[in-house]
Amino acid sequence: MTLVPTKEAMDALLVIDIQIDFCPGGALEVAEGDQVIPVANRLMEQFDLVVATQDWHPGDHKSFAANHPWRYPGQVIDLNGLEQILWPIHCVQGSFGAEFAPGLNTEQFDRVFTKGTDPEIDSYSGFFDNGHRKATGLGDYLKEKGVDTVYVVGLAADVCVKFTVLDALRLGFNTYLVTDGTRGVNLEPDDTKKALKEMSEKGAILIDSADIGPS
Ligand code: VGL
Ligand code: ZN
Repeated sequence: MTLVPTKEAMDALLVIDIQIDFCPGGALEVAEGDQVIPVANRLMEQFDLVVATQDWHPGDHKSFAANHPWRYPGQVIDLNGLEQILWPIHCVQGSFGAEFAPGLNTEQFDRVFTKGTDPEIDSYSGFFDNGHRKATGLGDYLKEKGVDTVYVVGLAADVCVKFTVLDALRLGFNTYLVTDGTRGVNLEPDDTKKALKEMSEKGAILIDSADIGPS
């Protein structure tokens, strides 16, 4: 009989879109967005696998209000059959605002997955575009590494973090949302509250970073 070493189930930390444009002063600023940086840094030390996502749009991306004559941010349009909120120009590939936020320990990242690169479709989730038409590769990467549990931090709670968490659940990962490690855009004042409720109802476990011990 040969003994096959069993792959131990592994936890991964997903660091979602902690970029300059989503921090105070950025093009699509999230109030207190920079406050997730120390939380993310502290948690990274406790995980064997840290994977980041980076919102990474071409300049002609159709989620930008500026690419539609007479439209302005916050309006909703039909984009190739999907409802699309129009955003200010943000996270343009190679631009300053698309860089990871200063102070974020990016040297701890094992991999970075970019998203939102197709100008015709937006991608809030780190796993798929908004139509679930194409995968970013994150899901397969995590499965290859033997990950069965993910902890999620980053920006924004009511947009990319929410859709990443919902896709993680759909893909069968045990999914923890670190509440003090995220902040929301809040186009409507209650959006973050509603997002947390939806994630929780769909099976995510909401946890405070203080309750995550060294593994
Ligand atoms: C995001 C809006 C547009 C996010 C990205 O990272 O939450 N929000 N693009
Ligand atoms: Zn974006």
